[in-house]
Amino acid sequence: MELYLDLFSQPCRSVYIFASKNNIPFEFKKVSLMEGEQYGEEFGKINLIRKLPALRDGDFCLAESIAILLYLAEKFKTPDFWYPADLYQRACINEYLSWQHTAIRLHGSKMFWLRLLIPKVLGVDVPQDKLDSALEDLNGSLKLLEEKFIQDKPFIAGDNISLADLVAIVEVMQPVGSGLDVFEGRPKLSAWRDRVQVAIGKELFDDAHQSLLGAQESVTLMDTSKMQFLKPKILKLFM
Ligand SMILES: N[C@@H](CCC(=O)N[C@@H](CS)C(=O)NCC(=O)O)C(=O)O
Repeated sequence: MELYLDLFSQPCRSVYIFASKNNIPFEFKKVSLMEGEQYGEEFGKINLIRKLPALRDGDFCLAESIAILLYLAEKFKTPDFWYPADLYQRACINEYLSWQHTAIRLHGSKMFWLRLLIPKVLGVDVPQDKLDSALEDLNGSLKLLEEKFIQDKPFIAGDNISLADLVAIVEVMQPVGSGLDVFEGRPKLSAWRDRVQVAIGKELFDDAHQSLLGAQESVTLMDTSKMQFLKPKILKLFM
């Protein structure tokens, strides 16, 4: 089985951590997002949506991280706590997985682009009012993550880690990669992060986040001329 990944990407990290933690054998096929390899001919045969992560299992190709996580959980019969059979626990996980795309994922990812990638590609700092507004959105999503989804439980679905926590932690870490410490002044979120790290295993967690946490340095060193393919996307999405 092949997994097409770039660990700069949050959904790639969730798939990578899940497969690794559950000893699911896979070949790591690196597709460099910063070099635009997702637009190449070879990757188009795997995923016409041209986004990561993607999976190829024999003749079967699958896109979308949530679909991939569920496929792996079902195919490899991973421990129940990841996606419990219990109706209510599963419903809570589904609720989180449905919510996160246009909330924490969107807002955490936007901070990463505004603080790191856009200044690099366009050669200008993003106006402060845009940063302030993006931070307000991110703070709103983090508040909901704490108050609605984590509440006073150890994990989103209760006493054990599940796919919801895994999908959440990789998104919460994305702005951290741009130098924004979202855990500062948030003891509940920090304690949850610590529990998730322990459940995943610190070594695997650090391995999955190594390139993200080195992003401030590595992005500075990237060749801007090779990143110009990102410009139309930036102008369309953020400006
Ligand atoms: N809903 C998709 C989102 C995938 C996605 O947006 N991937 C980004 C990286 S985080 C990507 O591949 N972007 C490449 C591009 O837009 O060119 C999932 O959960 O897998």
